[in-house]
Amino acid sequence: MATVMKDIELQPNIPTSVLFEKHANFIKEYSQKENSYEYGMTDYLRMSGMFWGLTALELMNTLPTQSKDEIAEFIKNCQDPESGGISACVKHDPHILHTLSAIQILCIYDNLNAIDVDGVVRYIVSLQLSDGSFMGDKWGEVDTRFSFCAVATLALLDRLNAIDMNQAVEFVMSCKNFDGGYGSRPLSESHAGLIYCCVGFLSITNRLDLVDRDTLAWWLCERQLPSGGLNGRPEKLPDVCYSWWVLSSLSILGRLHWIDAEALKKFILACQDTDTGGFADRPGDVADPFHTLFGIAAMSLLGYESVQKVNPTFCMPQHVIDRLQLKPQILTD
Ligand code: GRG
Repeated sequence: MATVMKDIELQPNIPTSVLFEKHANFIKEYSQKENSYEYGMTDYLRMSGMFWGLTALELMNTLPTQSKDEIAEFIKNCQDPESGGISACVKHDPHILHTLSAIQILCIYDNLNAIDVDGVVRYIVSLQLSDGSFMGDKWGEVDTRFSFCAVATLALLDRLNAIDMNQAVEFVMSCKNFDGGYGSRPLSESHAGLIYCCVGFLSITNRLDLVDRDTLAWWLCERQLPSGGLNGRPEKLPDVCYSWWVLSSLSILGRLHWIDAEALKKFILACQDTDTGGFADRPGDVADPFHTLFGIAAMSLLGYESVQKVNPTFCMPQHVIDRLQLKPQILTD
């Protein structure tokens, strides 16, 4: 039976450039809506939300509305003194994802001294299980996203030797599939978001020799649809965030040139909201900071002028990764 490819049709009047000023205002206004219903309902995402917004601003060479000290104070108040982990928001439970986001933000502003770094390392170590995998928090969910969060956090703190690395690599490799991709756990379907996590993990741990390079790059290229946009797995609609998860992975694999860059740029530009600023998942949908970061970061990987260079492994400005003297592995021919 023939399958119908799901896709969208791009409308005419697509912006021909990145609307920097509108996006910067969109992000800044979002961070000032503290009393709105929408803001209150997204408390559980706050720390990662701050990472998306602040990184987007930095990539656009724009200063945030909050000072470096105000940002550090918020993060400090989110660190649990007992476990050492960092939560999304004050009085929430710590989680490995928000711990990574907090460390990424502090690294961008060169302010790691503001928190208990040893506490963070203790927290990450406490989440590793005997099969090498990582839990997201004390409640026990296991996923390759958390393997990425663990090594990315420790690499940024220069403490990679704190965990059992051989076991950690073994777990990630047990999530590899016949198509060269990776899923969230062993035997789970390949998914571009999880592929970024696993390829990023192997880039940080210097084990890209384990990747099925061309099979995986081919699968990633197959994510591009006639609209130019990318989906996360077969039979799904394109979404601007996959411009990041797919392109960053291809970039680490040294296969960025396998994608139709011009078609993708057009799709990304079409996802901009020309009224409010910000990027939406697809043209015409409501914009948000998550899709705004990944739209801008993908444009950076595509070499778009006036966006700062982004590091494909850490999704952070390259100048920060250089300052920290980190050299995540990248494959080149
Ligand atoms: C530092 C950039 C950065 C990230 C931290 C958390 C994390 C590491 C990465 C998240 C990767 C990701 C997007 C995973 C995908 C999760 C998932 C299974 C989404 C559901 O996707 P589908 O295919 O739905 O069900 P859509 O609508 O996307 O097609």
